[in-house]
Amino acid sequence: MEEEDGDHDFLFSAAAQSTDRHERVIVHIDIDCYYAQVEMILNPSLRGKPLGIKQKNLVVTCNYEARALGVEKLMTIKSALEKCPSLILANGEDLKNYREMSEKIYKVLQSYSPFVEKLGLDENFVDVTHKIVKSPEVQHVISGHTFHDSEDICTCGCTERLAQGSLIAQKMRDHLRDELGITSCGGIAFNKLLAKLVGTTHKPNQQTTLLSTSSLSLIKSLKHLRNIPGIGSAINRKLEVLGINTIEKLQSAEMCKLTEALGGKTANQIQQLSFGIDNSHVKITDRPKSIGAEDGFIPIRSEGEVRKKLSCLLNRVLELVEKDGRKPCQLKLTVRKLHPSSHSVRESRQTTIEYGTGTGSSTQQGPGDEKQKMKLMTTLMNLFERIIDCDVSWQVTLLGISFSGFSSGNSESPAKNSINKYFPVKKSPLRSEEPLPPSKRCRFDESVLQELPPDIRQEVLEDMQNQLPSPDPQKPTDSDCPKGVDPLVFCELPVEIREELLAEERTKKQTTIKKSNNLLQYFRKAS
Ligand code: TTP
Ligand code: MG
Repeated sequence: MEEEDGDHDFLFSAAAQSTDRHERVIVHIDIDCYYAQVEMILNPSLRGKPLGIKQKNLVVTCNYEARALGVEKLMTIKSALEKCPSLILANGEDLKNYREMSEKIYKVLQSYSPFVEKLGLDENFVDVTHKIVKSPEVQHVISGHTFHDSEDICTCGCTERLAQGSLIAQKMRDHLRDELGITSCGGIAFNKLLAKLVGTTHKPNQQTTLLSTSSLSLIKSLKHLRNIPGIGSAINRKLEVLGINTIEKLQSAEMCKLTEALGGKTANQIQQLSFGIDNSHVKITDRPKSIGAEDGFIPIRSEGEVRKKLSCLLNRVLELVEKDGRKPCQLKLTVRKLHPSSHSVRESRQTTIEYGTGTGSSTQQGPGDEKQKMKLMTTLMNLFERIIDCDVSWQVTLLGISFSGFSSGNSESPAKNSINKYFPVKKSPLRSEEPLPPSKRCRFDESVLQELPPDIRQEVLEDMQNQLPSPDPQKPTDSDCPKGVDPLVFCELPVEIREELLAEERTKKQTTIKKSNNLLQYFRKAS
């Protein structure tokens, strides 16, 4: 068996070299005991003491002092307290502070590379390939640990590239610590999978670089298939049915059997992962398409209670929308109804809104903001009545509010009485005289893109295109957009408003409109 495994390694390390070249340098950053660190930053008196973060009856994470005393992530509170009676528990059900810190971390990382992909709240992949100096005068020394248990050294130049990557990773982590007071682990490798895996080999507050010739031994050091990111419980169950429960068995599994159980794409993907092959790109994380929150509770039966819950929820969501800075034009309400047979059904309704009728931030106390909130509450209650027939008895166990249809708003104060304040147009610094088609628009410094080798540039552009929603046949192109209106804003408008604008445009061509408050003028770019 030993010998067979050895042959196997040889075959597939050759395969790995040819299919997953080592040209890229990917850094994976994972924040140490994330929720616990945020709590300790907010309340420094917790530092040095065992701290657990609870959600319902679980300790979702704990600091390293608690880990040293036997507490583990996802333990029940009961077991955690049995292990460590001095454990301090902080409530981690409100994610607000964790989200805020996550945004700050993302911004710091973006100052090193535009190619940053967020994974959950505390992990990010950063592609720093374009930062690597080709043929440096001096060879760099790897910063932090090196994962290398092979006698072979790859000659393609990846060791030097990874060494440079490790120095960039060190700078990023120092920056996070100095600016935000947060510590993290770093993994540096030539693909995303391996960067994530190698980063966990030295924890906390350390970093590790994987040399390409050791990628198979890193994969083989994993104890369970579930440790491979991408193999979740559903896939794992199907593999177990096939008798595949180790990395080696997955590597040697017959493709036709895997395909039968999982479909061709997944089968191929996970077998590649089992060899450490991952050709996926770092996908630039876009801003969310919707911002919302949901709240589940024991059944409520009166409109008064619904109003109270919605009001709290709305305050929370408005705060997030204000922080985001863009202006939504859709509001959706989700309700979970409890049926007499005691099964639940979720239903949603949405409507177009005019957001921003207030005088400023909704989080500020001002008459305008209260007015806006009242209007939104009326809209929400109308949506509620479209879902629930209030004349017959009902029970509701969840309410959710979500804003979407964002326009690229900014905080510049728009002209008084102009509808531009509802959909302000931000002049993108990336705009050239000849705008790129929407699918190719970049949200980062184009000069970085220009610096990339042509083939990588093309791949990145294609990847960005793939991240965009598939073209909506109803969505207009730039050329459909009425003259003088920002195409970005126009594309995001609901169909009815677009049609109204286009109708006005047509009418305008036929006759001079003297009316000053027509809809079209609101969307004209401020000159
Ligand atoms: P992790 O990165 O898995 O854990 P961590 O950052 O707390 O600890 P480590 O030092 O090992 O990286 O998860 C990030 C946060 O996500 C964690 O702080 C709490 C939260 N979380 C959940 O809400 N549910 C879960 O099941 C897990 C594992 C984490
Ligand atoms: Mg973490």
